[in-house]
Amino acid sequence: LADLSIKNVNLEKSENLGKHRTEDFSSSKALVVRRGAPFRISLQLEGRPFNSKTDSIRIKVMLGRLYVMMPVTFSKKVSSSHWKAYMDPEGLDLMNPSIFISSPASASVGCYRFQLYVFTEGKRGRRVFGKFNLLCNPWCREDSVYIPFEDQREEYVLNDSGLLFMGTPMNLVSRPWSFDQYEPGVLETCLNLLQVSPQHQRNRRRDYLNRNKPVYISRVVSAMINSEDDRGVLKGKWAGNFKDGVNPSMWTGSGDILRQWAESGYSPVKYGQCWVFAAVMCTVMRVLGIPCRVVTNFNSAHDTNDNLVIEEFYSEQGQKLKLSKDSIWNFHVWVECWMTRQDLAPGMDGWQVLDPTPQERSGGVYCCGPAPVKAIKDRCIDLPFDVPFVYAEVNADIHMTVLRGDQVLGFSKNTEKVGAFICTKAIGYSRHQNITGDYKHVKSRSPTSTLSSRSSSSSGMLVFLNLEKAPVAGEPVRFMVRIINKTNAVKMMKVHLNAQAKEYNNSPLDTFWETHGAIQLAPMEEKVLHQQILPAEYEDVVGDDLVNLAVVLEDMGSRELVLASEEFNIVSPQLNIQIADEDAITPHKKQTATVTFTNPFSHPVSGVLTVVGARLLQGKLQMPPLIPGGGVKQSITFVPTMGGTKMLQASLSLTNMNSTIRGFKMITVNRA
Ligand SMILES: *[C@@H]1O[C@H](CO)[C@@H](O)[C@H](O)[C@H]1NC(C)=O
Ligand SMILES: *[C@@H]1O[C@H](CO)[C@@H](O)[C@H](O)[C@H]1NC(C)=O
Ligand SMILES: *[C@@H]1O[C@H](CO)[C@@H](O)[C@H](O)[C@H]1NC(C)=O
Ligand SMILES: *[C@H]1O[C@H](CO)[C@@H](O)[C@H](O)[C@H]1NC(C)=O
Repeated sequence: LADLSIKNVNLEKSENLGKHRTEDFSSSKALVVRRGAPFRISLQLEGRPFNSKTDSIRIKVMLGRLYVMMPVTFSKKVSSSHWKAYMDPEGLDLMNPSIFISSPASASVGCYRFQLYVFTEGKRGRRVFGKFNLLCNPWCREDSVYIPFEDQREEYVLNDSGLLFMGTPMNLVSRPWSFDQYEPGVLETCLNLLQVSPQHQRNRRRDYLNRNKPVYISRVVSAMINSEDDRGVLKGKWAGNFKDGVNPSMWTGSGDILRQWAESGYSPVKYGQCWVFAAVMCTVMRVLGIPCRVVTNFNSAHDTNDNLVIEEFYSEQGQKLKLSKDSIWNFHVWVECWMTRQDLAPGMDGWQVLDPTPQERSGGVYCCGPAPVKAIKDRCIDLPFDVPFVYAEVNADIHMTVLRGDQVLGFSKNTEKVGAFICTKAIGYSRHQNITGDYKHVKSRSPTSTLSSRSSSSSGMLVFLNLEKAPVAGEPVRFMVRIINKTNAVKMMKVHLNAQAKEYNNSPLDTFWETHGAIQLAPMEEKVLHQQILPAEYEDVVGDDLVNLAVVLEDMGSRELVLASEEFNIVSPQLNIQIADEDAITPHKKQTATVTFTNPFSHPVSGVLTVVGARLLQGKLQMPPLIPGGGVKQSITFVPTMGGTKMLQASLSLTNMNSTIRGFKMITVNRA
């Protein structure tokens, strides 16, 4: 009787990937499956058929040096808390038997190896090796990342593109981003990120054991996305030039960043800012199977002295001064991950804030979260992790002081500006979803409050600053200053108006536009000044920069000052992308996209047009110079390599302005 041995093991990749919702990872060499659900392998035996009376098979599953050894049984009953392996007794092919391997819903994620041993009449046969990557399973009720609706799983786990929101709430800018989970090598790099982490390097066994908990994994990833205390992915830079790396505004997706990090042997990629950190973290979490979304908080406070107050100082001419360490970023971007919080009292499950941008140390390293969004809303600031910090980011008050030297000339307070608007991408649509109400008990306010600001003085002067509409590139920025004398005397007042460009997280730069005048107001009189800033005056701040506009009113009698200020951005023009034959796009068939652009500026522009699309194409073209009002139409061919809804992005980096014009188009590639 020839002895029984295993000739070959078939990982049944296409069947397993389909069942585990990992089909888009088919370019990965290893099998990719989710915990808490069985996958099937089939054996090719040689020598003789399998005899269930005398033969048995055992499987050893290994994660690093941790392992579990289990017999292959004939019972289909699996357990959500233990590893199990079984053969289906029905329809068992004795030369090519199938084995189902089922992991617990609380298994650690990572790259596993397994070995098969055949025992025939007590003798152990040859071992055979295989590998699989095990991810979290948001489809499995017992998994701590279970999220109930299929459209949520498709968006927050499977979607490989999305939008990041920037600008101001009045003029929301949606930046397309390619998460690139399915690009070659990205899955492996995301798993290696866990291997490179200090937690793993310090104690492999403990790290592997902890990797069953999304709370632990997400905190490790939040620290590893920045490179402050470890060999993390991205180096942050917020000022100066980016010549020795990539300007954070120029990245279009996570794939290039993760690839560059892995190819350099895990040295930090230059450079990131908040939305880049957050978007790369979102990629890693989605790859690991933990539902994740990118969130923007507008007017995000960074309170350096824990008093929940942000202080701002202005000169009597309305120029913002750089005197305070506290800061307000016009927007700040973090992620939320979905998980249960078994480490906390009930009620804190669901979305958790994680912030990979290095701002403050938490437990000695630059990381932040997971902080339950519910804890932020209900001010449970004693809960882990980092709830007070995130609470201040969305709730601090602003104190504005007008100074002449050391003398305080005016003071006003704003309790509504910080965290005024918090949003993420809507499920299944290319638009935003307002999630402010998840973070705050929102008081109802007038809908115009984001377009105007008002201030009053103790002696009865009132000033309002109103933008007439959201500013658009190529059109004058029009605004009104309303001044009211609420008293019974004639008033002479000086009016100072000042516009400064600013980066989203910084104090304003030099004044680029100003005007000064004087007006007289009769008792109880109200005057409205109409003002405009012309395109030629603001063109240098179109795009990613913002404008800080301030009005200072000076009572020439009492010398008292009153200030109102408003920040806005000027919506840049968009690139338009059209696809020929939009409904008939199939993999491996050539398609044409047409990118069009009209120059809205008052001077000629030229630039480099870049078109990218994960699983579609990658290319760069030099654009000819365009006269004001002139347009260009550029055709591009591409060949999709897989089915699904994919994002085609175009960006035009203008060479004579510090500005990038963007556009995107979602393309549905029919699955073969
Ligand atoms: C991803 O988001 C885009 C834009 O909202 C949408 O068109 C697409 O269907 C989504 N893809 C998946 C897999 O849900
Ligand atoms: C966002 O949602 C909050 C809370 O529901 C609401 O008060 C606020 O007006 C909304 N903001 C916008 C700009 O829609
Ligand atoms: C672009 O930005 C750089 C650095 O901030 C500055 O030196 C340069 O003058 C700017 N160029 C234009 C055309 O605005
Ligand atoms: C406006 O007029 C009243 C009465 O004429 C005077 O008392 C008051 O000081 C004036 N305005 C302001 C801003 O104080």
